[in-house]
Amino acid sequence: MSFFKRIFSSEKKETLDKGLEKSKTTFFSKLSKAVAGKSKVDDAVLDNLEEILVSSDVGVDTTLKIITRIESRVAADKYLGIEELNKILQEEISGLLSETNTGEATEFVIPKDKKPYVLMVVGVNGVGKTTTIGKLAFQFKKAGYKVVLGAGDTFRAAAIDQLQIWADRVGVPIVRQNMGSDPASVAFDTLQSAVAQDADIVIIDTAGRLHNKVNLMNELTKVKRVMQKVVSDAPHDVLLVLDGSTGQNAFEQAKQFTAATEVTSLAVTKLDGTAKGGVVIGISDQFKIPVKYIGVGEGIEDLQVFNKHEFVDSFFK
Ligand SMILES: Nc1nc2c(ncn2[C@@H]2O[C@H](COP(=O)(O)OP(=O)(O)O)[C@@H](O)[C@H]2O)c(=O)[nH]1
Ligand SMILES: [Mg+2]
Repeated sequence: MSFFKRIFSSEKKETLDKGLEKSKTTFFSKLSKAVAGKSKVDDAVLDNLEEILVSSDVGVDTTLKIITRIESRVAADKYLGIEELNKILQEEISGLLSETNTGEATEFVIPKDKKPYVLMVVGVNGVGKTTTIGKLAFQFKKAGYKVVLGAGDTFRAAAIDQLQIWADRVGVPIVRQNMGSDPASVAFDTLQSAVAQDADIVIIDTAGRLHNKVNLMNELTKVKRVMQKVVSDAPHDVLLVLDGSTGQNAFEQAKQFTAATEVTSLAVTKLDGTAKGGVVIGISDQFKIPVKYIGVGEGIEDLQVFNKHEFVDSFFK
């Protein structure tokens, strides 16, 4: 038995438009150059388009799919202005993303019978894990859930303090130990505390050292195993956070993490202030795991539920 409760507000179009501004203007100016002075969509225009998509971090595989769709849609000798080409791109990319099997806009659904619901957040250093946890905790609390945070990134003292700052800002309890302590032990304590407090949601931060795959797997497996001593089916979700401003690097991290541990959802951060927003299009096409959230700023409200179609609309507007 689970119930759906809308957690995030839907008044977000403006923030999304603003967050994607740099990606959009960069893309559009490249596109304008590609079609300037051309009287039809010929091979040269398509080659340019391919280059623009790849350089906008959409990724090679997804770009090829898009080009194939455009090719089969546009007669080679037809004249198309930039507005029309932009519109066709928007439609074809939206169509392509509809075919991926990750469904439409979703956020975390908190089932009633999972109490506490345990979310583990993973990803390399600096991608925005702690910030995303703070933003999520804010939304969950606002929706009426009782939230507890676990400071599982024990590798850096600053990481624990940073989560503390977010916990204070949001007004939720945090379970922490000293720097250097065992992350599995922190996770265990956090779950015990959450059960004792009758909390609804636990969010566990983790260390983001660039491990090799075996170490990463061992560490995360241990954290999971220890958590299961308290909540037998924890974690209920593993959220991988990726830094969108790193473009293709985010792709690589997604590949490494999904190979090392069972990731159930993705968040792509820092889409504001980067021209690499196209990476989200590639990631949602290439990975079977849904992008659930996007980060569009450092503020507490700058996290949005990712909706493919709204995203593409905003990108090509
Ligand atoms: N502009 C912007 N900055 C972000 C976003 N998410 C996180 N950051 C910043 O990225 C930096 C690293 O974030 P942090 O949460 O500490 O990453 P962690 O090491 O993975 O926990 C911080 O300065 C955050 O404020 C975002 O969506 N947009
Ligand atoms: Mg952190």
